[in-house]
Amino acid sequence: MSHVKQNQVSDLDNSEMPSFIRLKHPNRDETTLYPMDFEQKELDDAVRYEAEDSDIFVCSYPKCGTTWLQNIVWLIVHNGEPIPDKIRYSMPMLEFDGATAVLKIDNKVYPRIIKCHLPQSWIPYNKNAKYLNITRNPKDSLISYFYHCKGFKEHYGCPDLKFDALFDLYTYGEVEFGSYFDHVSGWYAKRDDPNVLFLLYEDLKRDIKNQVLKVGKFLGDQYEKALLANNGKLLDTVVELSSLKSMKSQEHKWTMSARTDQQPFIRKGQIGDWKNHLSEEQAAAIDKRIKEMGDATGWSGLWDDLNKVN
Ligand code: PPS
Repeated sequence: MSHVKQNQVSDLDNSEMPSFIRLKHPNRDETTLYPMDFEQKELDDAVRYEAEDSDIFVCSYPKCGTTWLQNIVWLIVHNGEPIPDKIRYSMPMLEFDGATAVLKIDNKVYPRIIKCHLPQSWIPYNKNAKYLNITRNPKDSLISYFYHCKGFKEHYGCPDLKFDALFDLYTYGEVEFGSYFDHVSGWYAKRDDPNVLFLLYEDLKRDIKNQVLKVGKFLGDQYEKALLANNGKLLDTVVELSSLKSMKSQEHKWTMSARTDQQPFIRKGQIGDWKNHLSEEQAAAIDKRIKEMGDATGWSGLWDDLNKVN
């Protein structure tokens, strides 16, 4: 394991960019990056988890709408009852909380819902478990990640965070959980597996009702039926309680500690905020990465219609 020297990527000062620790998969010759205050033991504890038949995994690259999808899944499975407290108490984050926390969740009545940002091939696999993946256009995910790092500066050791420095790290894949582009390629390749549901943040923004129904149908007949019963009462509840407005009003649930910049975790929740932040060159550089990686694995056209959407 080693600390990543950020100034290999840019000649800016280390205080201007987040720092990560490189951790190794315990059984493979592969590595990923974690925030610098984590240790190998956390990753070891995560990958030792043996997925059970009833498990529901909510998987994503960071800042792609994970929390939104977790909330939707929770509401469907729990018949519209809101998450009672901090989200990580009910839905552990496998890579940070480990198998130890997941195993504490009693799954006799309700299935375990497990959040995970690890690369697709690292996620504990069970052919009967369900895996939902949500992805989002990388430009917006990067902007969201920038504000995330700004909000948790001490966690990432970057008191003077500069956007341009983060931009370099992100496009090189030298950030938490590695390359966005590899991550999406991994999940896109699995999108037709019967126990995988591949979702786009932008589709949830455009048509939340049908996307909630799609999630319910994927989770099982009983959930789909429950959503549609009584003229779609539960469906309406799920849509309402997972709306941007409702989630903003429950801000304390989504993170373990408040952000130091006083920005909410549910920040803007928009498509296209990147237009307020990226230079033309930066946007073109990301488009180039989308083309290089996405053409090879088939997903480069996922956001072709984005310019038509507001
Ligand atoms: S994390 O920290 O990786 O788990 O973050 P993640 O939950 O994946 O992504 C956070 C972004 O999702 C936005 N969000 C929403 N958008 C629309 N509607 C709802 N209900 C919603 N809930 C969360 C959140 O605002 C973050 O995006 P930005 O662009 O920063 O606002």
